[in-house]
Amino acid sequence: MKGVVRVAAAAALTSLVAGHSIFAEFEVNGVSAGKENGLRLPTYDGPIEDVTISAVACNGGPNPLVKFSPNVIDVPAGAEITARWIHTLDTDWRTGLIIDSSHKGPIMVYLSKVDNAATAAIPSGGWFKIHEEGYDSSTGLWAVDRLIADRGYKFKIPTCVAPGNYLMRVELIALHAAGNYPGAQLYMECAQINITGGGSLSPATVNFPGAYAGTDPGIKFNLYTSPISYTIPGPRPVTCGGSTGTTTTRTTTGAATTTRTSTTLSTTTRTTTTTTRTTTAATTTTGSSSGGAALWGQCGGIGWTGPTTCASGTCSVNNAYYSQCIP
Ligand SMILES: *[C@@H]1O[C@H](CO)[C@@H](O)[C@H](O)[C@H]1NC(C)=O
Ligand SMILES: [Cu+2]
Repeated sequence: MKGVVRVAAAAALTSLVAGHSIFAEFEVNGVSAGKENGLRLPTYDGPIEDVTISAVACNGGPNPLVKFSPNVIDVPAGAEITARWIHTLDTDWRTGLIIDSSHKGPIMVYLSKVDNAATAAIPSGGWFKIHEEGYDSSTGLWAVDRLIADRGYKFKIPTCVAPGNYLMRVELIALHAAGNYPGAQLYMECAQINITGGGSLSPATVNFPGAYAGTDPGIKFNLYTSPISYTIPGPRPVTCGGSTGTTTTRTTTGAATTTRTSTTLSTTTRTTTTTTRTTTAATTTTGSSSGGAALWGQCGGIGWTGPTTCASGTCSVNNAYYSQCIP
């Protein structure tokens, strides 16, 4: 197979995509559950870019979920969670790369109630947001900037959430290539938790896929504008009896909670995407390194120094920053 070029043009630019990331560990009130414990993990650290596929709920798809923790982690309602993203599963969060600093964007947390978090199929429905942080114009910092600076990201489980098992979807969106859709990079994994104590919250819910559309201003967004005004995608976080505190900072309050019927939209979008890929994949070149990238692996993009050919599949340009081996 041939590889995608663009590398020549890209070489003049700085590296922007050396760091994908995985949410691979969390703490409950300062105590780690253990690396990879209580999580459903891929080993590949790539993003989800198509917001219409089922993998937008808890990852999978192009980044197959292959590591399933058998454990459910107890989390008291009201607890402070610290989420640790790491560049790859081999990274030490204390010393290693968290995520490339180019990957600026919001962080959000959702829950969906399940009978048994260790064994439940990933639900498409029942999701409600408990936390969000976008861009703070007073500090000039994105949620991801704070994650990188703090080597972890803290948020609270609302005190009124009903007790029981949940999948906890912790999501970071990198906007460095989000000027076109697909382009935003969604990095999420789901934790298996058992909320204890709590209240009787019965929130409105959204679906994944469904909660986001490629046309959302928080998904298709030009990061390189000034001043920045960013609308966090999805519904607003739940509140407990009017005492909020779950929303950190953001400059723009987003559109109201929406339940989308995404069938028509997703069909259109996917057709468009396929067309684009077919077109751009024709730009190929010679000469590149050994064996090539695996199916679904990265094979090009600005700053990419890995293989530019595919051992399996065809190298296709998703956007300037990311080419991928597709079947
Ligand atoms: C969840 O926590 C409750 C309260 O401690 C406990 O009774 C229950 O067995 C736990 N369930 C699971 C699945 O861990
Ligand atoms: Cu990346």
